[in-house]
Amino acid sequence: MCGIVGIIGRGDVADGLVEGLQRLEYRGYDSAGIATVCDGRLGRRRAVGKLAELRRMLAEDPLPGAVGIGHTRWATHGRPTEANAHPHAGSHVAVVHNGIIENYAALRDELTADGVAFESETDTETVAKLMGAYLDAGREPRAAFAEAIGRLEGAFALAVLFEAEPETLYCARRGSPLAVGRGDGEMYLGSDAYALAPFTNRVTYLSDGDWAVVMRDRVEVFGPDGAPVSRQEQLSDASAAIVDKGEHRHFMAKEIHEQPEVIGHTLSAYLDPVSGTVRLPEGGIDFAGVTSLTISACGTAYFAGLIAKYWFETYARLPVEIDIASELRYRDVPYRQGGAALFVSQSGETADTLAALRDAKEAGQRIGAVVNVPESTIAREADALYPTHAGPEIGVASTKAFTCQLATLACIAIGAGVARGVLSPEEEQRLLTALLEVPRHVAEALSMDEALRDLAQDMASARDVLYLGRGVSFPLALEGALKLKEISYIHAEGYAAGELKHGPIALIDEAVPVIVIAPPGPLFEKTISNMQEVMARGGRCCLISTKAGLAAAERGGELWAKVPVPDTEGLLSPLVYAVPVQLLAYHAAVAKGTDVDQPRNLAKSVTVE
Ligand code: HGA
Repeated sequence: MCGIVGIIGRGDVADGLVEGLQRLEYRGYDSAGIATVCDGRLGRRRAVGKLAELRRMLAEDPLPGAVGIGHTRWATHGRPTEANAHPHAGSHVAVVHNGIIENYAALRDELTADGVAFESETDTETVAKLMGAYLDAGREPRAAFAEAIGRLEGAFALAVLFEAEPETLYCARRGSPLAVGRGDGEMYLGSDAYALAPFTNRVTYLSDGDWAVVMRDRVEVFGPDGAPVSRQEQLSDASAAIVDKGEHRHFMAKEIHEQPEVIGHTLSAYLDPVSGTVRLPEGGIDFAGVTSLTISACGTAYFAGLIAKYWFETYARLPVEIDIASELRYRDVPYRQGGAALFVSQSGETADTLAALRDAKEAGQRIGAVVNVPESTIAREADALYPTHAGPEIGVASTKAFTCQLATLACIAIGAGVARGVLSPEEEQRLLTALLEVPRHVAEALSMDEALRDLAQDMASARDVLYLGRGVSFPLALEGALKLKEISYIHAEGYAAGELKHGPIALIDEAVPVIVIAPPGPLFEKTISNMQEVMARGGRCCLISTKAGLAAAERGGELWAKVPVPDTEGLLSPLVYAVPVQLLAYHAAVAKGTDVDQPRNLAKSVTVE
């Protein structure tokens, strides 16, 4: 979260900074700001709210200057106010920051005791004030910068502009990502290559612990011990084109409707329809010899992992340990020797997932990354990369990235099953055929859009909604509830259908819609029994199943709503059942009039703990 940019330009850079920030708005959007040096003086503009507010401010009160830094914020320390917005200023220095300075309180006390006055509630201002104090004590900018970052604990990507060196940007990364872009007589800094894409595709990623001095014609990079290091420049594939909404009202709607196409792309990267076999990347994880598999992720990606656990267990007979990354990273996990670990993240920058990856790597696990951004930190630190091919996802609530994660994980699980001799060539072929039908089934499920809109309008007045499922539909129930919560702000919970009578059934009354996900298969009858327990207590049930499933369930009593879904091979059903679940959340949010693509308090990429 929080996006950082910096430009050493040839003319005024304010517009370029805002353009870079626009591309980073997925990382946070509660306030934004820029700072430049002009005529030897630092100037700042900061505005609360989306980037449009900063643009408006700059139109009224432009900020000249050919060198500058910018920031779009997702607050961790201090409310989204102008005073808390970045860049923060110390004496003759401006700072933008992504991350959390964990020892900020001690540093702030120390500086306050020395007479330094603070203007904000943020942890970041401590960095600016600390560097300012070192300058005031007579240090040169480079020494002030190096000494200050040496005192910081926690995670950070920093970009710093000193009044005394108006042609230079200082930057550092520990935990949070940062890239340097080289232009023609210009230099750029950005949280990712996507932010740099309008300016250059020549990108150098800083490694963790690096700091750098960026000048107009060169970059000097130093390792954590202060010794010079060299980091290779690479050509980035990030596209400079701004993704638009097409004919849709929201990015989320567009992304939901793109799913047949992008799932198809993803599958074609891993399946060979001619030979009827799964093709996993060369040099990837050798599943034949792996003793165990750990899967970890956060949010929606975690639910994709949870579904994949069922696949790896059934298709590959692999013992799977799965946990959310913010827990896994702090557990004392007794990793098995010869084990592998998969980390799933849309952005490939999720802070907790990255930390969990590093722990697993240190414990000798072979690491696979399932990410949508192949140049991301998680991708670069993994032993094997399994890209999802969802294309840029702009809506904060993940939809197509989720189903493409599922498509990728399904292929890996089937490939693992083949490698381990669990799946015969016939079974491989059968599953592959089922997977290749998924894009068509997803397209068919999308044709329910209007019916689901009507249903969602009814649901939008509910205070609470429950989602139920068993087996692979249980994680999808969790995902359905998460989707509804994040964009419509309706309280929702997902439960394993069999768990209901152990407590949550107490929540049931006529006002609580219950969405039941029950594809045909061995767990269908049991799920329907659980649904009838709800109906017997006055619960309003909406059943998502095949036409045959809906007809069979109808005999047990009158349903509030029925959502027919194409018949998809049992364990692979979440790839298709995800669609009605997403559309319900989307239309409920539209009915409630919330900000669908940029819901309150959230950001797309979570780069802080
Ligand atoms: N801690 C800083 C930066 C927050 C951040 O990186 N969020 O993702 C602040 O609260 O401003």
